Amino acid sequence: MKEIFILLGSNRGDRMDYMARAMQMISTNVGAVLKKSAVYETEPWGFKDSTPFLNQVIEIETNLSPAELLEQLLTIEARLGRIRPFGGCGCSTSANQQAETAYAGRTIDLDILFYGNKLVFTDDLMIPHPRLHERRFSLIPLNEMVPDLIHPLLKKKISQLLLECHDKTKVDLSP
Ligand code: PH2
Ligand code: MG
Ligand code: MG
Repeated sequence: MKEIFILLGSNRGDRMDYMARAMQMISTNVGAVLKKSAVYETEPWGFKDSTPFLNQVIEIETNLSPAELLEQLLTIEARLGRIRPFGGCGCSTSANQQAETAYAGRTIDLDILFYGNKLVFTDDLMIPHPRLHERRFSLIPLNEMVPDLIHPLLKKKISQLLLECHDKTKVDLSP
């Protein structure tokens, strides 16, 4: 299965090294990395933090199901020292309200944005990522790679979602 897009993010430690190691572990344990966006330096969205993020989107190929893919990504995050301060997954579906709103800095975050046209709505996993269209840090790298890709739920192109996005946080190409 192709057209699986993963967002990598880091704002702790050697951010570039965490992203490179995560990508290496994805290619070993998940499947081939087919395409990469540029790396962007991005202002923290939804919380205050003195360290900006690096964000990058990759397209991968894998035989894993969405749930298996999530499990692998969480394992890679844990191996790279990701600490989850509120015990939850940090995603919007957590029953724990704190995990839903209280973002924190992290060595590495690996989020599934799209899994082809598949729609997944479970307690642990939502695909497409429920907030990708609200965030310049995910739309800008996606728009660089696949501006004409149609969001399977919102039925709009990435380029259109970016035009309509109200987010004003800074997203710059990383030097
Ligand atoms: N991830 C978040 C919350 N805020 N801000 C930026 N710039 N980049 C991220 O990857 C990010 C964020 C939750 O996962
Ligand atoms: Mg995230
Ligand atoms: Mg995440």
